Amino acid sequence: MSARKFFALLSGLGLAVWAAPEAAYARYPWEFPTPVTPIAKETLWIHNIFLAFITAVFVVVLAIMLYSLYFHRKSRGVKPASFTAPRTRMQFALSFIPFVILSFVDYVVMGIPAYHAVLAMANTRQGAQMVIKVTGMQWKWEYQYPGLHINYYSSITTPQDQIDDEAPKNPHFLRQVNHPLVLPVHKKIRVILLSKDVIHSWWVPAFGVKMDSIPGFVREVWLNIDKPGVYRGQCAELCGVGHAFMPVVVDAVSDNQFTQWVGQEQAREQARKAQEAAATAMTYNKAQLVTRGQKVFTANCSACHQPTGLGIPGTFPPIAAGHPFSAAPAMIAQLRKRGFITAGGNIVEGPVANHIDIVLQGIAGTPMPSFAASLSNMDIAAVITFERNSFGNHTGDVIQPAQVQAARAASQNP
Ligand code: HEC
Ligand SMILES: [Cu+2]
Repeated sequence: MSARKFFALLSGLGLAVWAAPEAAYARYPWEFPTPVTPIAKETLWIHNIFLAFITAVFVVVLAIMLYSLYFHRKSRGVKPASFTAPRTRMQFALSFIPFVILSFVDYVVMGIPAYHAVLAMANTRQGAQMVIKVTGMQWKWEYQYPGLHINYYSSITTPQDQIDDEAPKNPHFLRQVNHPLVLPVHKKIRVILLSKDVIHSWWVPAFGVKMDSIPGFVREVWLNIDKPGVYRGQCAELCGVGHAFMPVVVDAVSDNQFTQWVGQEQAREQARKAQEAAATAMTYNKAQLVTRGQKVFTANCSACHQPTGLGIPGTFPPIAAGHPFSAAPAMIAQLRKRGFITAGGNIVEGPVANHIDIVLQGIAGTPMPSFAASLSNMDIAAVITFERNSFGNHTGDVIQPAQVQAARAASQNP
């Protein structure tokens, strides 16, 4: 085979590989999501130009290699070279020129744009028009708008039967939340990332943002979204059993719509406070509280304490009395210090005040979160009444919202 035929064959093969599986790829979106922030555009551009360069280098080097393998093979009587280092001028040039080319590509063609992008990512404050606080926790996100008095939790709404594969999955399976982060377009937004427990990662591919939220650290990124729309992502750092269930959904809207939304949220918050005050003043019977408490438990507690109330031995304590909790001594010590574990291991049959205290404050240093901010007095009263009268617990206690309100008032974390 002549050299010309050889390269023709090689190009033909390349073309075939490039064109043939078009049908196979059709099922998989293999392009990146359309970038909608300056950082996403810049990083995608860098990715593409790098890819073009390394593909070109790869193809040229591979072609030379294949050519050498085929035409300089032993059966054609070719003898291997005996030198181990360049000696002639030509040999020096052939080593040095690729070195210069690669250094240029690496430090100039790729290096300068990469350096520019890294600097641009770090420039979170200059010209920022808005600040958002994002707090990761097991297993949801909290969004706060400092100065606007808006503050809420965003958790997954994909139905459990779809997660369990017992129902057909909807198009936004595992990427849907009850309360998306609403942001205006064409504004430089500084995003501050915090964590309440373990390391999470706030990831929205279309924004080119994937930043870890690390307990004890304040980290930041910035966005300037140029197209209204709903952008979906998820937690990208393995953060426990619920890791797959903490999506990120951002609703980017026009300035007008954003102002409207802020008004709505603030009005809703006021209505909620008024309603909360009214609900706290009421007295409920046991059946009402247990029915409501069951819902609160399913939505907020069962991921850890399990729908059966039996917990996960060694990790999450049982809510059902008579099932001793076999956690690490340090965790047990926390509970004991607050007088919570009774002699027989009948945890939720202890004093009501401790039970309220634990749900309100959480247990520092353990995954048990504080629900003071996320649940109303009514919901806390309901879930505690439910816990004390379910799973085989029969304390008969009925807890009223006013008791929870009193406990809030007495604590430092109202
Ligand atoms: C992220 C996981 C998690 C969630 C969600 C959670 N807990 Fe806990 N909870 C724990 C852990 C872990 C402990 C044990 C802490 C320790 O050992 O000190 C605990 C302890 C408790 C205790 C004391 C021990 C016991 O078993 O009685 C109560 C009561 C309790 N949780 C109630 C609740 C309620 C009510 C909710 C929902 C409103 C809830 N928890 C949600 C993880 C969680
Ligand atoms: Cu997470």
